[in-house]
Amino acid sequence: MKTALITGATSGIGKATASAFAREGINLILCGRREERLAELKKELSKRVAVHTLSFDVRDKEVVFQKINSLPEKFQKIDILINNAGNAHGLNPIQDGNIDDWDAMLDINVKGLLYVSKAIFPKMISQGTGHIINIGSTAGKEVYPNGNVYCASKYAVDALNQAMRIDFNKQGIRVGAVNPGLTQTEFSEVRFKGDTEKAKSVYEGFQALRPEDIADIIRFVVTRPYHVNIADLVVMPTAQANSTTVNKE
Ligand code: NDP
Ligand code: 8X3
Repeated sequence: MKTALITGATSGIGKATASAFAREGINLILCGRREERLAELKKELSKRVAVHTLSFDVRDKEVVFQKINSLPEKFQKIDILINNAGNAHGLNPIQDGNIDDWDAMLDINVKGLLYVSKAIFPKMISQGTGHIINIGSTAGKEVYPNGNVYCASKYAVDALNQAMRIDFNKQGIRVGAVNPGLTQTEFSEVRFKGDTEKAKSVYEGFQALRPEDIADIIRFVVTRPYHVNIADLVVMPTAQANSTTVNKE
């Protein structure tokens, strides 16, 4: 049986991926800051697979290494890493950008992804196998108005995805990215700092992707035969053509 570590498992895409993996019989290490949510998810998914939870902020590099390096014996072999934790903070012209928001996006979406990955690399290298899925975004393929630093953070994920694939080429470790378009999760609530009305309006007038749609694709990616590596996937709702073209009623 395989084991997957999923960051950002308490909500949205990460949570749906945890459920999809449990249905696939993949054991789980679920990460996020909200412990109550992790506990609830563990209770639910333990009916199907072995589940361990790790609560940490991906920005705190010492804690990231300490938690991942002290996993119980049964969870020490990690076959799949889903680098999913991340969010947008704010949506403003760059000249009006909030520096704390910039720090949050770069520290979580880029540096946090690197810390978690770096903690897991030695395990995969010594195993001689592993599969890393980086959750990028359409925002990492095309900059949109006011997206500036969020887009930059996701362009960085795109670069790191390519870099990991090159640098692990001789190690037998698969690396690929899934880049979603508009997906209805808590993403916009976080971006708009709890303004639920504004968040809801992002997904009004068209059928956005559901987190389960992306989870199903991630499940497909990780269940391909070993010689097949899905390197980079862009997935949008049918109503979306690019970051600025959305067919709304
Ligand atoms: P959600 O807000 O629903 O989920 C974000 C997850 O990230 C939560 O589980 C949250 O857990 C975790 N997280 C956030 N900050 C931290 C932190 N500092 N330390 C640890 N965990 C953290 O959003 P989504 O599910 O939509 O987002 C998941 C990924 O998908 C992100 O990388 C996002 O950029 C990407 N994405 C989303 C799209 C969308 O339209 N929704 C489209 C394209 C990409 P907790 O708060 O418990 O720590
Ligand atoms: C999330 C997609 O377009 O809301 O990465 O930035 S978007």
